[in-house]
Amino acid sequence: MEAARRWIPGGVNSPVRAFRAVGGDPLFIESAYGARIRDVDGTEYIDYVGSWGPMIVGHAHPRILDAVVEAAKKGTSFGAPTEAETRLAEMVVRRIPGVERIRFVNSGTEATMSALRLARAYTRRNKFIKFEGCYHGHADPFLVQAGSGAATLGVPNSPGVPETVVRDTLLAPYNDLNAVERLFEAHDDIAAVIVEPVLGNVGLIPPERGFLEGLRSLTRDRGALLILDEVMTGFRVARGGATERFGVRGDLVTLGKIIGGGLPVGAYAGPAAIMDQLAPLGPVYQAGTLSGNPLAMAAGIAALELLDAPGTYERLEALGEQLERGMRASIAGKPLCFQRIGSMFCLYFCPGPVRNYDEAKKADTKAFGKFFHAMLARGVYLAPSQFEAGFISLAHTEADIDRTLQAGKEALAEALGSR
Ligand code: KE4
Repeated sequence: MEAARRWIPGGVNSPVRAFRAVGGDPLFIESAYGARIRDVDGTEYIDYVGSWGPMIVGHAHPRILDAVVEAAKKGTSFGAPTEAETRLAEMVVRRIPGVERIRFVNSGTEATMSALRLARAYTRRNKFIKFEGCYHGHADPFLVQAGSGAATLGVPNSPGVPETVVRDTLLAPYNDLNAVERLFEAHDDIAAVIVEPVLGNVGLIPPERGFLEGLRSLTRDRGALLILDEVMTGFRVARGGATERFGVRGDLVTLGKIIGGGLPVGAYAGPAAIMDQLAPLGPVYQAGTLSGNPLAMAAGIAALELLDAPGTYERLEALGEQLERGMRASIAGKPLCFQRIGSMFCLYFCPGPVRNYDEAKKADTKAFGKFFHAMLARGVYLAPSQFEAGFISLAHTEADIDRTLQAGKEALAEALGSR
């Protein structure tokens, strides 16, 4: 850790990894395989971080490794079109209802910042609505009441973001359609509403019945675009992501994580009428040296092919159900709540239901920290923050879940004491 801190701020390349919210030093990971992660001391853990979502088929899947090695043998980057980009583009577009075109970038942050620029250009408006606690990456306009690492570190509004940039960022509580309606009454220059269709950056908050549908009709009525940020939910909560699971189509969809199979990929997608405004066809500029990188495309193609196996999402649902059943039994009568959508989950150290950021902030993060370390001591690696979701992969087994539940019972007793 000392050496890392000497060269890298906080010793990490992304703040949430630093264990600041739970105390102690982060694990340095040596390798990972399937549902297991191994630290540099050789200790193995059942992994529920899964690199924050991408590792849905498990770590170091042979099919993905083979695809990356084969691609690497032909060169690692050309800065020119390749057939692999076309292949992955077709695979992704065919999976998401309402999408006709896609542009690959290198991270979810690039995807959302580009989608916002495109929405502003298309509507010729500047304001946009985001929801408190939603995290759409670290581009300036989104760093207002952001979730994930920002919420974890208690600096939702980051220094360095000029007032002029965020004056067009409008905020509403998640699951609060009336607040969105009031913003549309007050402003006639709203370009877009961007939303995590499942809020996975302050733990795990499902959309309430009618919330996404309401955003869809409000934006349609007011000539604004609905941007579904599926960086986390894409190909996670259904084969066609939240778009398929909840039956609500965004005008633009942002993607990341799973579509790179663990390599750096982001993307934004939508109808040709909007996407063809992008250079070189249209005037809206966006570019990237490593966009569509051949290795990342190969990994993404292999990952999506693996997810096409029959029964994939039923399996993820069954494992999630097993974890939920056991956790609910363990927390019965305690001031905690367990929330889940598919293979994404969160154990909140506060009574539920947790419907928005304000309610999530009531969680006892100290008790969560104790629970986190008690689980780590029992070989279970959870996200090192109350404000993150956990992820189950296809590599997890029923035995892993049972072992996690047993550890959970003991860790709860430790974290809650006699409570
Ligand atoms: P990246 O720039 O980190 O690839 O993606 C940003 C992003 C955009 N939209 C959503 C819904 C996201 O969840 C994310 C990134 N998620 C966090 C985990 N909660 C990344 C973890 C980290 O910051 O290290």
